[in-house]
Order: sequence, then structure tokens, then C-alpha cells
Amino acid sequence: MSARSSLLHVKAAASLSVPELLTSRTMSDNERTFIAIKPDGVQRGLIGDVIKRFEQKGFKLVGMKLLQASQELLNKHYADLSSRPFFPSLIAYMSSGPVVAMVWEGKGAVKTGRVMLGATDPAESAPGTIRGDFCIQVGKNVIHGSDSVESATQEISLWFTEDELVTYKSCAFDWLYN
Ligand code: DAT
Ligand code: MG
Repeated sequence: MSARSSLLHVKAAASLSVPELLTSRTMSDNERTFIAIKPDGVQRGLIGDVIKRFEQKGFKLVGMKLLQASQELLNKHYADLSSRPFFPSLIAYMSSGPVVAMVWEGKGAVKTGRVMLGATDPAESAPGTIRGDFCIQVGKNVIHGSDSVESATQEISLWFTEDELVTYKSCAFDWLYN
């Protein structure tokens, strides 16, 4: 590398923040999805099992908190279902205890996350999926996952502030991606 191109390289790198520098190779692999363990999942002791599956898959945890969701937050989160007959019971269920809200990152995290969850109705969920393995009825289906990249972006900003999300490079990155 010539002295001039080396200088240009340093200048380009200098325009990136440290977190950007750490993750600049991962740009196509940083899709984020919003995953929440619902009150039944928390009460039934399934937090560890759910986290284990996302960790084992290779996704990276970039945000997580246990919270009692407010009615206001849940009304916004499920706004598109507000006209459905089950909406009041859905909000009552989701506010019946704490939930674990998480953001997981990785290539195809939204679509693959949905596959890992299984179908909305656990009776239709394949064995090996979270809903297929851990629950029975649609009204107690243990886990939420964003259904598109757009809704993931919207849900993440609804549940998390920017400074609650952590940017870092996983030491497993080079063993997961080509
Ligand atoms: P998903 O959670 O798979 O994205 P959804 O967005 O259609 O499914 O519905 C949100 C939640 O509402 C779902 O996880 C459980 C509840 N729900 C959906 N359909 C229902 C129904 N027919 N009866 C009772 N609850 C239902
Ligand atoms: Mg949904």
C-alpha cells in the first residue's frame, strides 16, 4: 500500500465511530428482530430455553430487559389487531405478568426468527419450533417475533430506546459467516 492510499484508508476509517469500525464487515448481517417472551413463557420458566435457541442458532443478542408492559405500550404494539374479537383478551394476557423483551441480530433474523417460533397457533406449529415444543393454545403461545423487517424496526423503537441497544462484534462472527 502506498503512503497516499494508506493515508486515504486511515482517513476513511477515521470517519467511522468505534462501534461502526467494529461492525463494518457485518453490515449485511446486522438485520434485527424484536422477540418477546410472553407472561406465560416467563412464569413457566422458559426464558432460558428461548434464549438458548437464539444463541445456538448464532444470532447475537443486542438488547434485553424484563418489564411489566403497560396497556398503552401493548395497545400500540398490537394496534393492527385492535378490531379483532380476541384483542381485549390478548391485551389482558400480555399485561398479566412480566415479559422479556429482546432484540436479536443476524443475517435473516426476522424470517428465521419466525421459523424458529413456529405458527401462531401452537397446534399448527411443527415439532422443533418454540411454539411447537412448549405450548398448546393460541391464547398462550409463549413468544412474539416480528413478522417483517419493517415491523421489526417499528417494534424495536417502540420497546427500546437507542441507548438500550448495544453494538459489538461477536467473537463467533467469523465462525458463522463466510
Ligand atoms: P403472531 O404472534 O404469530 O405474529 P398475530 O400477529 O396474527 O400472530 O397475532 C398476535 C397474537 O394474537 C398471537 O400471537 C396470539 C393472538 N391471536 C392471534 N389470533 C388469535 C385468535 N384467533 N384467537 C386468540 N388469540 C389470537
Ligand atoms: Mg404478529
